[in-house]
Amino acid sequence: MERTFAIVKPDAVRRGLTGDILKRIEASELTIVAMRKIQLSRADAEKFYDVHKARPFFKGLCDYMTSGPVVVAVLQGEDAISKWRQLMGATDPKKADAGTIRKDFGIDVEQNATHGSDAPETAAQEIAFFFAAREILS
Ligand code: IDP
Ligand code: MG
Repeated sequence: MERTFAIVKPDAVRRGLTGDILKRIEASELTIVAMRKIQLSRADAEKFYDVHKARPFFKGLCDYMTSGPVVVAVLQGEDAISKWRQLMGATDPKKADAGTIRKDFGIDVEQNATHGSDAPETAAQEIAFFFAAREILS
């Protein structure tokens, strides 16, 4: 069993796509073991995306991620990290496979509907950034 961290990003929440995205998760082999709707502060966004702080898109990314509420969640299952990345599709919706969340719901390479952790270490860090252990179903 593995856990990964997911965000339904502001563009998707704003367009009423939270339910569609959660439906895809629930139809998969992944289980939602924690979930909350929140507004990220500037400090939250900058810390969460610290790995990208030298990138030209960093400021725009933080503007976007603080532009409205997001839904943060912990997903659990066998190979949860790669399964969730597969369900999401490539970062750029234009390059994402047919049937993926980003292909179907993403707007562009920035406003791409969802976030997913990329490795076990980042998944653990990202989960701990948003959830206390007691908030996660065992
Ligand atoms: P990922 O979300 O698929 O892991 P990352 O490279 O980690 O992709 O980038 C984090 C987020 O930053 C992306 O999901 C997207 O919202 C944004 N982003 C990535 N590349 C670009 C870009 O070239 N222009 C604008 N935003 C970008
Ligand atoms: Mg990433």
